[in-house]
Amino acid sequence: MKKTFLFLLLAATLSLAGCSGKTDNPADTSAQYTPAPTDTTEESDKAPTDVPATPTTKPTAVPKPTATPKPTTTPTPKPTDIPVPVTPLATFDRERTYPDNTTQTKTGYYLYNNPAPQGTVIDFTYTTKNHLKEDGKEYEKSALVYLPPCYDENDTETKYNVLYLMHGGGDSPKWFLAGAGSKSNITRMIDSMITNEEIEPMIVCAVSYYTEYSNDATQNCLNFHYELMNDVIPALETTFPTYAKEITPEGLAASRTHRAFGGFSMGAVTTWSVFEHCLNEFAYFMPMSGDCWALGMTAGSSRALQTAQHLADKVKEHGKTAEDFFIYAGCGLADIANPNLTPQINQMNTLTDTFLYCKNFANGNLYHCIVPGGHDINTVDKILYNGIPKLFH
Ligand code: FER
Repeated sequence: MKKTFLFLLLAATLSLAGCSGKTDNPADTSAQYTPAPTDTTEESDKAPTDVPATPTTKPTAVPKPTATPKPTTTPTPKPTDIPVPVTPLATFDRERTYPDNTTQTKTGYYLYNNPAPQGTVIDFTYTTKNHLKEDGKEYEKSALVYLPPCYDENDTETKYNVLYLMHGGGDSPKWFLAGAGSKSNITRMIDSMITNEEIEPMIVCAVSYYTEYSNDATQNCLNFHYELMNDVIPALETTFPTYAKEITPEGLAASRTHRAFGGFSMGAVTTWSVFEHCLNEFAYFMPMSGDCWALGMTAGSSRALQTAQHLADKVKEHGKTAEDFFIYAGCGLADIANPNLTPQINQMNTLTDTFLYCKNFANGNLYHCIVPGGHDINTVDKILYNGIPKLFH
């Protein structure tokens, strides 16, 4: 195994250790979570322009996609050269008033002041197979599902938004939800947001890109959308009352504003891929600490403009416009993925007919929440804290 992978694995393991085995005593969380040193609240209505001088190590252990195109010589403008678009789309007319996309750097609030009723996390098993092979063998796979405190299995009337979450390299759904029966800090945060009426009660489904038939993490991430559409969504959304009236293209399209996909690191790679392929079924995307690898590993930096253009093309291929989706991206300032994600976002900002950087989702569809921190759960916790209340309408 290469050094970088070991580093990431170690970081991820440490993060996981910080996320599991929690007790219900809020005081216990202090040892596992590193709250921001101050309660400074930073607001940003500008696209990120600086890629800070963070370690620029790129992952070496993740196999390259076989079809990685050779880097071209097209000069990529430096992020700092790109003007930030200021003109909102005149046609935007959102009924809902969104809170501003502020980047709050404090995260302790929900974690330490948490008298909220608590939801539950359960194991959820579904059947899947190798969708790339004609006679792909079927097998059982597990996800973790968070059900909000008010969830009542006898109530089939109440419908819930669903946030699907994908972990990073070497991890599992536990990274987000800490395992069946337990309360991770993320579930506590969501409990509190629900109790404070900052969000509507929602279901969270933490999935995994690991498969029985392939060890190629990159390909697993880039192909996960097949499993998501064919297996995960049909199983989950017929078991729990979501807004999907039926599991058909029409039923999923009609409920797309009630469905979000987010992920960390390789989970962000997955999220960009889900964006590319599932715009008819999803309207909200939360790529955290990772760039789009459609054009090759870390192409968000090496082929930033082409990657942005590729994503814009996919929007058009779906017959969608700038008004049809929202991307709440996030990254740590000292995150090893920041030098990959920020250039990509900056290039997306130049394609203003498709991506419109904004401080408030009433005026655009793209925001990049850069918080203090590295490539770990503390960063993701902050991004989720800022971003979850901006999902769904
Ligand atoms: C990135 C996207 C994904 C990145 C790293 C990863 C360093 C994941 C690496 C791994 O799990 O090995 O932009 O930047």
